[in-house]
Amino acid sequence: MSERPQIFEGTLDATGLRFAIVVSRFNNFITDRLLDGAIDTLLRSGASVGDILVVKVPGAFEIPSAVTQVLGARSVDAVITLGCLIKGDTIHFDLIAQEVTRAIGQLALAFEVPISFGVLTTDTLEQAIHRAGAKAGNKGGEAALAAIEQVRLFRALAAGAQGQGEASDATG
Ligand code: INI
Repeated sequence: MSERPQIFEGTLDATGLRFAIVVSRFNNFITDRLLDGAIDTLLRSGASVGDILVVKVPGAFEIPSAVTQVLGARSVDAVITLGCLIKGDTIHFDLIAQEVTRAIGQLALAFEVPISFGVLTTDTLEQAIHRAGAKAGNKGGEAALAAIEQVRLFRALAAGAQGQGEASDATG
């Protein structure tokens, strides 16, 4: 018997998809690199530059409220959040990091539009540099890939639920 389970997995094809990138300016020498990584990944995956909206906010704390505004005002297929929190000597970092992570997670559950998480939370500047295109890849690009895949997965699941039978979203 060669029966197999039905497998749903999104493709990495961004053709025709519209994205919003909400990026904070605090530690902008890092977040600019995350933004470059995200845009580069979207374009390499088939997105058009005219379908990418970039929204800049002062700090990571402002990201969740801006995501809510964007989703209320614009028609986008996915939102990519980018920011950089670097641990200091105070508990400010911990409070903001926890709140931002929790709030973005809640938004991802509340909205049907995929929201990916590219907010760095690091102990040191060096770690942030490594995650913004040096030794540990570019987390902005990774967040862009996750957003694309989730859009395609959600579409495949919706098509499957309607009995259209395809387990992957090849049609857009
Ligand atoms: N915002 C960041 O994005 N990263 C940080 O490391 C940071 N630290 O450490 O303070 C930070 N603070 C600003 C915060 O996000 C808000 O913009 C500010 O509190 C105004 O609401």
